[in-house]
Amino acid sequence: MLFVAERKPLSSDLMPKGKIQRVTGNLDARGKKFAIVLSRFNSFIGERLLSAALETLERTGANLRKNVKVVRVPGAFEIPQAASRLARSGKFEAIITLGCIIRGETPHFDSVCAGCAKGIEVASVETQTPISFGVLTCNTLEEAIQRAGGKSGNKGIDAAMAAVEMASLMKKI
Ligand code: INI
Repeated sequence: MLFVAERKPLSSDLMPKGKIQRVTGNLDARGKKFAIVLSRFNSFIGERLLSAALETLERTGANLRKNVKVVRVPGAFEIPQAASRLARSGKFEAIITLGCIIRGETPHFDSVCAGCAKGIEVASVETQTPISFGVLTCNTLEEAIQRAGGKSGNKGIDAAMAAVEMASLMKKI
């Protein structure tokens, strides 16, 4: 039997009594330490993501010279290894990963995307250190350009913002 929930507003006697604990992170990067792992492959795109991420960290209050480390790796497949090592060091409140994987003629793209995304996820969960995912996975160079400062914004900003927010949230929960 199909059960369809009625879409009625909650009556006041169904509303939870008392104050609900709401926990959210903030966008205050002051005094916090971050590492950025950047893939050199498709560096023309990667460097644009990096500039945007650094600018975002600075705008949210991070001290770039003192508290931000940038680590470059050969390709996106190597990002999880470096991110995991940095997370395990315990020296950083959050890690930002940046890179660009563009589909080619062979299924290699799928392996690099899967290894990179899964590796970052596992490293983050296992180390309990936020590792944001700013690795573009695109069908064409054009798609990448649009996401690295073009019509679709700059994913370096999103990755840096997520890292700052999660760094704050993880201190609260
Ligand atoms: N690495 C990338 O970061 N982006 C790509 O588009 C890419 N392609 O297309 O192959 C890529 N491959 C290299 C890979 O990440 C490893 O560095 C390599 O396989 C060595 O382990």
